[in-house]
Amino acid sequence: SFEALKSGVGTGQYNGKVTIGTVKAGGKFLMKDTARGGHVVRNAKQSPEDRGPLFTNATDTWGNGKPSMAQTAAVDAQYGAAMTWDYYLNVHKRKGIRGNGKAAYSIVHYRDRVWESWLNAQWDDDCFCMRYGDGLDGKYPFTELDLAAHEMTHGVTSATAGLLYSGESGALDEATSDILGTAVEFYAENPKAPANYLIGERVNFHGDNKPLRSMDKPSKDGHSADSWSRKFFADPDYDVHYGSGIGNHFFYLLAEGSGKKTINGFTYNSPTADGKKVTGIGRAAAEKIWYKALTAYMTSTTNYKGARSATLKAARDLFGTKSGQYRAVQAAWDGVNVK
Ligand code: ASN
Ligand code: ZN
Repeated sequence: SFEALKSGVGTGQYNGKVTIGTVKAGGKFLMKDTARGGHVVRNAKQSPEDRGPLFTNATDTWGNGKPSMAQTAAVDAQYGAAMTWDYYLNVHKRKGIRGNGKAAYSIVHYRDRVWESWLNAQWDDDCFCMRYGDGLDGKYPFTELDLAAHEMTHGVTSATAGLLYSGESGALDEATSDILGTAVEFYAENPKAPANYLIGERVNFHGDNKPLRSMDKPSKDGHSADSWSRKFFADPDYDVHYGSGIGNHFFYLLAEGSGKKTINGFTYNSPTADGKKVTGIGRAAAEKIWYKALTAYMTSTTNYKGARSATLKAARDLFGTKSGQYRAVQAAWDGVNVK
């Protein structure tokens, strides 16, 4: 049936009032982002697994900013997919997660019917979709922008480097999702969702309003590594979300530099493993280097030593070996003890 392109107004829980892609079909509105590959959102609250109904509405105004209204999480999911699409297209010339112009889809209120609440989100290559739980007490859906972009970046990684999800390569997979997820947050410049180097800072995961992870000093979460050591990866309690700290911290140092710095009103104090100062090259250059390393040089078994060489090759291609950017990549890896 004929679908007329519209542009709805949504009110998300995390992103405030935003424009979202919609169409008008059969006398009602459908949340579908035709301009970005046709991204849609399914509602797992009304039907189990991945076949819940799409979000439709009598008017083109969606959500009310509160988690009690089912549409609200869908607005944040649709917006997160749009910002991620725009970021990859406009910054890296990548058309969609797999680079083929096709959109993924999102499922919100996942496991609502099975569990009290699911405090997680996940990317699934098989359905080419992501699922979002409703979070703590069902009130903090995992649809925050950096988490949405984190999940979709897992799709980019598996379509490119294909990093294996364990050990050091798994840590690099996780770091890639945090790094480029954060890049999307900065790209969006949404005043209701100020960008920072914290991950999942608004989903209240632990009930204390602390973020899931911090890139400036990953050890702040009590688990993650600030720098590489053999024994960290030998720990039986090792998790790829802790090993990502090394890559996250590298990226922070590369983009922003070591020591104290205030960005969007938040003050960071990032240490280095060797006590030497690192001067940042800015986010834009650092993002280009990481993305090029991921898509041109990393493979399924790349470890941190390999990531150092992949990012140096990327910096060489982009800026040359005599550039300040190339030297900063060396200094930032030295700062997280990856030699
Ligand atoms: N939210 C998690 C992640 O994307 C899901 C998982 O454990 N893979 O990292
Ligand atoms: Zn992840």
